[in-house]
Amino acid sequence: MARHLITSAIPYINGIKHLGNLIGSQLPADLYARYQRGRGHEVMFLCATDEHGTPAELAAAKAGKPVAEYCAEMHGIQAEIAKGFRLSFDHFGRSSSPQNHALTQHFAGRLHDAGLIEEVSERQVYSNADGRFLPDRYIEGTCPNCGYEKARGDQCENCTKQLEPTDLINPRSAISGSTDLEVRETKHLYLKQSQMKGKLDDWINSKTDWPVLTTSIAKKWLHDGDGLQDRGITRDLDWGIPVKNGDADWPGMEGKVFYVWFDAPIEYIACAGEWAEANGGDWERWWRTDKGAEDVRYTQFMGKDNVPFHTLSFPATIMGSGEPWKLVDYIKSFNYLNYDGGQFSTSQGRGVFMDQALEILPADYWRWWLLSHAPESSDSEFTWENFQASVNKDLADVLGNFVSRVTKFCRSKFGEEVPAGGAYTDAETALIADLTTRIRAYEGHMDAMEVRKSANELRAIWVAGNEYLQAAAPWSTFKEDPDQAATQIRLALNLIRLYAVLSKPFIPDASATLMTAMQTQDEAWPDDVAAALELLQPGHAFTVPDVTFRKITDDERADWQERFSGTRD
Ligand code: B3M
Ligand code: ZN
Repeated sequence: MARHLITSAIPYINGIKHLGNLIGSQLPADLYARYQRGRGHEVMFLCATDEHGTPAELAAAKAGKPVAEYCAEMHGIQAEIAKGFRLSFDHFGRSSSPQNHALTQHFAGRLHDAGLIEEVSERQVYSNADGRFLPDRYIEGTCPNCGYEKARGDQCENCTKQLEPTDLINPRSAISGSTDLEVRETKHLYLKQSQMKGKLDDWINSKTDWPVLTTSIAKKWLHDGDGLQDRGITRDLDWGIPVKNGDADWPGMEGKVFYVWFDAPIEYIACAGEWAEANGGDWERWWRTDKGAEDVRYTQFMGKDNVPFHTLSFPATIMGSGEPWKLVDYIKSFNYLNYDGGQFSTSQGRGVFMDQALEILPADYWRWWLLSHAPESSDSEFTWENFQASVNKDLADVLGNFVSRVTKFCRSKFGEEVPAGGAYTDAETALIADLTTRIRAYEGHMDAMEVRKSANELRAIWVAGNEYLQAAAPWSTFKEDPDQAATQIRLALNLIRLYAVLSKPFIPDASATLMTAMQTQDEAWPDDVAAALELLQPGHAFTVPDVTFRKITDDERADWQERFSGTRD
């Protein structure tokens, strides 16, 4: 049994995420976690809300609530929606937890002791109209690297370059739009990432099996232009983790907090501490290589815009600490999902948001479409036509129809139990051989986190069953040879349980419905497909499930298209 530590990028607290966010990290991470559990491995799957920084402050102000109260409320809402999508986190933590405060301050202290922190007196943008220092992402302007006009002061969304606000051309306040900005003197801590360039470079170069999307972004920021820059890790804000050196005050840093991108990845570790507090258990055996984590395989999931922070900044924090923390083994990154001819946008409320999606259809419909169209090799696009077509075909016509035909036919001819029948003919033997090849391929794709290829293979596995049933035609066979029809149906009923097991990572609710209908809790993975198809023995009782998947009508599609064509609020 292997041990898998799996983290999804932690979503910002300010508001409900859209489907593009979901498929960019949390959903594929859940797919992988469920798959590894299904294979019998030990899994620790962690996610949290990213609660610091100006977005949280501003959203709270807009809601007219104290930040702490706003974050607690929004955390509850996001946790509820995550449950609705059946995201199977072992813990859904909060970056504002006491554990993260302590650990972030601890890391800063260690980095300071290692000579990797520099105190820099810097000039920072102050907005007279807003009466405050403007954090990086609340200054907008033109990207010096690519010319994109809505680049933010921390990063250009268009070319992913990490920026300093003073790099921007024609800067303005994103809060008020004011260009009445001035630069004031203030002291901040910098992490001397540049000193770790060699180490990071060697580390990235050793990751020859990583997706090109991940390594190309990392290498770009290691080598392009001036290479790896030192990063400011503190901010002049009220809300956040107070700057301390371990437990001790940090002279000159009073009233300042750590930068949200410094403490957010540390929450991956702190979250395990929160898990231990909530459930009991030893979190260090997942995170400390001196305490049992040397045999853990750690995989991170994220959108491409998060890659620089995970390939450079966070590893610099871990390596720089000089302590035996677990470094990530594999980073699976994603391109963007677009929405109906444009982009999903949180700020503009464009697209379908997670709460809205669940209001119109159950989680499995979304999970299937999103995962089978995951933006892996390039950006992909959500359209209502495509959504309707995929759901109706894959889920209703192929999988749902198979289940319904088999169970109803059996009930009417043999009753609600697995019929005995006799020996397999060539058709059954051929099906088992075909399924064996396909299931091994499915495992290969799932192990490699090739999400689309996995979905394609799973679909092919469903189709194989349907084609077998169509060719075997037990409803005709029954007239001349009821015993042979019984053999066919015995196999087909077992196939339903097999589908439930294989499909659970994609469509967990349907999987549960099928298991209940087959009246079994045996989720054993089909290492031996022939044996797996004999698991439900003659005489084993089952029930006919309600419709597993219904079709989306043209009217519904048109309604939703219309309803989600504008912007939210
Ligand atoms: N909250 C950005 C995002 O949600 C950020 C990720 C943090 S991962 C440590 O895309
Ligand atoms: Zn740019």
